[in-house]
Formats: sequence, C-alpha cells, structure tokens
Amino acid sequence: MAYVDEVYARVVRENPSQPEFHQAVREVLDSLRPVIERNEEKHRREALLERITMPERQLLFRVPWVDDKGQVQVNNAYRVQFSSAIGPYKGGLRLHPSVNLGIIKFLGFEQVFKNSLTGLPIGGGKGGSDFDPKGKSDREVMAFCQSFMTELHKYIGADVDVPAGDIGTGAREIGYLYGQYKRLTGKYEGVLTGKGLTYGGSLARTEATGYGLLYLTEEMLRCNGHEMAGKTVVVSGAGNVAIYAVQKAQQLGAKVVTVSDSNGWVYDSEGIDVELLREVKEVRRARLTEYAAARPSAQYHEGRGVFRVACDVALPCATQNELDLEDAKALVEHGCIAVAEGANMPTTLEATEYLMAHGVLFAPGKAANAGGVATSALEMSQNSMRMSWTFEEVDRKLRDIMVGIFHSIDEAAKDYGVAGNYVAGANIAGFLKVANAMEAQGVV
Ligand code: NDP
Ligand code: 2IT
Repeated sequence: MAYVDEVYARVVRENPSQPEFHQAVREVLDSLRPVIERNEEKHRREALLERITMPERQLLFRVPWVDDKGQVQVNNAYRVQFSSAIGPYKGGLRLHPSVNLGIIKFLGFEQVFKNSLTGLPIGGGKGGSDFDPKGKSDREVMAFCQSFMTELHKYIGADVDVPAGDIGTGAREIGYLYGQYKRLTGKYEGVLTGKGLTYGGSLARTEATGYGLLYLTEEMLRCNGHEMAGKTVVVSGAGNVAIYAVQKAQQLGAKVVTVSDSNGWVYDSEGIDVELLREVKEVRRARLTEYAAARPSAQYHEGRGVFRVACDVALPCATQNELDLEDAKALVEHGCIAVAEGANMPTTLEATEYLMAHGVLFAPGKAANAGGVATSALEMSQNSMRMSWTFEEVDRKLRDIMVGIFHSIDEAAKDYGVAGNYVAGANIAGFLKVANAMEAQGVV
C-alpha cells in the first residue's frame, strides 16, 4: 500500500466519527502523492505523515456560566494545538452549536498549511465551543467568554498560541476574552488577534479575509486572461468574510447579487448594498429578512440557493460543505469561470473535482482565505514592536501576500506536473515548508 494510503487509513481508524477531519486529510494526502513518492521510504521511516496528521496537543474542557435567568449552563470547549513546526500555534475560535472535536481538528489541520502559505512564522491551531452567541445578551456572552478564558489562558500566550475570531467570534467576543486574559495573567500582550483598535488591534484586520479573497481571486483571473471588473458574483454567508468580500468585489468593478445566512438568502438585482448589509448584520445583529425588507430590489428566499444563481464567479463564504455536487453542476451549466473559497472547506470533494474537471478555476480556502490569518500575523508583529501601521500599509502588505500566495501555489502545481490545479499546488506548497521545518527539528 502507498504510504499516503496507509496514513489515511490510520487517520480514519483512530479518529472515528470525525468526517470533516477525514475529508480535509484525504484532500491533502491525495495532493501530496507526487511529493511523497519521490522519497517514500525516507518519509515512512520518519513517520512524517503520521506526525503531520496528528495534533501535537488537544485540549477539551467544560465551560460553566450563568445565564440571565440564573440557570447554570455548561458548554464543551476545545483548543487543538496542531503544529508548532514553523511558529506559535495560530488560528481562530469558533462559537457555533455544530462545533465538535472533529470540526475543530479539520480546521486546525487546514490552518497548518494555510499559515505556511502566508510565508509568515505561524504554526497551526484552532479552538471553539458549542456555545451559540446568537440570541444571547451581551452579559451572557461576557460570562461565557470569561469562563472560557479562565481555562484557556493556561495554554496560550503571545509566543505560545494566539487565538483569533472565526464563526460566531467577532470583535465583541475577542474583547471579553482579552479582558479576562489580562486580568488573570496581568499581561498586556498580543495573545489574541482581531482585537479592537483601542487595545492593540490592527487596522484592516476586520476587512482582511474578504479583501484578501478578492486580491487572490483577481490575480488568479488575471493570470488566466480574465478580470474582476464587469463580472457577476455570487457570495454566500453574511458574516465577517462575506461582507468584506462583497465590498472589495464591488470596488474592483464586479456586481455581487447574493448573500445568505443560515435561514435563507437574498438576490438583489441592483447589486448588494454593502452599507445596509453591515447595518443589518454588524450593528443590529439581525436576519437577512431585514435587509430584504429595506431594499426594493432584493428578493428573500428561505433555505439554500445561492449557487443556483447564474454567475461568473462564486465565492462561498459561510461554512464547510455548503457547495455540493448539484451546486457545482449548476455553476458549470451557467458558465461560471471561477470559484474561490472564502470559508474553510465550503466545497465538497465531489463538487471540487467536478468544477476542476469542467475547467472552472478553483482557489482552495487554505490559499484564498489566508488573508485573515496573514493580517493576524501582521497584528502580532505590530504588537511586538509596540507600533501600529496605517490602513494603507497593512492593506498593501495583505495584497502582496495574497498575490504571492497565488504565485507560490501556481508554481508548486507546475513543478509537480499538475499545472492549474491550485488545490494540489496549495497543499504541496504549504506542506513543503512545514515538512522541512519538522525534519530540521528532529523527532519532536
Ligand atoms: P461569521 O460568524 O461572521 O459569519 C458566518 C456566516 O455564515 C453567517 O452569515 C452565518 O449565518 C452563515 N452560515 C450559514 N450556515 C452556517 C452554518 N451551518 N454554520 C455557521 N455559519 C453559517 O463567520 P466568518 O465570516 O468569520 O466565517 C465564515 C467562514 O470563513 C468560516 O468557514 C470561517 O472558518 C472562515 N474563515 C474566517 C476567517 C476570519 O478571519 N473570520 C478567516 C478565514 C476563514 P447565521 O448568522 O445565520 O449563522
Ligand atoms: O480560519 C482562519 O484562518 C481564521 N479564522 C483566522 C485565524 C486567525 O488567527 O486570524
């Protein structure tokens, strides 16, 4: 049996009931075949792939907190410290009722390669809880965050592990988490990113994932003889990534016609009004029905449907496995030329294969959405220097990083005989740096 298949079988055997983790590992290992085959016996002897697919440390803990009625609530919480080969563990905290260990492991695994692609010195990790911030009062969210950090603070630090936002964890949650870390440790340090601008945050971090997605997409289009201007774009999600993807796509001259949340989606024939979207989502924390009610050109639909709308470019920016084979077929039928993943693993394996087999340019999340964590690393740099850069400086660095990522995945794909396969290119380019650092550091 090929070494990659042996390792995949072991991952499935040792991590039962974690389908998302299996899926993420499968995609990476399949891409690595040509790399591993060049030196299979050496890698097997060093157990390189077993080590890269097994987290260095997994923390599971309970988070008790008191709700507004005086009832004690208890949530499950996780921090998976996946790899510190190239830097301190780095990755977000997801707060969503669907969170379980398998989801956090898939996200942590993806993060290792993504962070490597940024070219910055950050290892990979991820955490979160099945706590649902939706519908909770600010006091309840604070109570949860303080209790969560009361346990988590023992395992993190500016040079150890630096969490950030993800689904359900935005500026409010990061603020409460930071306050509690500072109170418990007495340290004012860059232990979290995505902080507010008054206490160590970086300009452009809020926008970074969405903007970075468009910078990479635009470069991918340009290198394949297209441009963003004039394109019709569908976006899913209506959170941090989606909002700033819509904004940057519009700045680049595209027309964005959809956004979605977990209840339904909006088609706006005039193009999404991003200021109204921000008001509904960031200020009022309301549903998209309120967007549709305030906008005559918008139609609201229950359920899913974004990827059935005719478009040139599709940007899934909500959650994992939201774009399936039927969606991929509809996109191809409508003449879509590019899909770029703002979310982590939003496209199923079958859909990814179908899109690539039908000539759709496909930018995988670990490359396309790396702008968020890259700007987090820039926030860490600014904290270490006790300085802050202007919006324009950070944005310029972000753009350079995203263009650089596109070229490194493009070149890795060409080097390994799979030109144009950016999934393989991203997995290979991300892997090579981590593997090199692991080999250099010995058996640890
Ligand atoms: P937010 O919480 O800000 O927004 C998530 C959006 O997706 C919401 O509109 C949410 O709707 C919608 N959604 C639809 N279905 C689901 C579901 N089943 N589970 C969760 N959300 C759902 O998160 P972000 O925008 O930060 O994250 C979106 C994606 O981007 C995630 O995959 C995340 O891992 C990834 N990502 C985020 C980065 C960041 O910097 N924030 C960086 C890189 C990747 P509703 O409000 O109704 O729940
Ligand atoms: O998935 C991701 O890359 C993030 N949620 C951002 C992580 C970070 O540390 O900024």
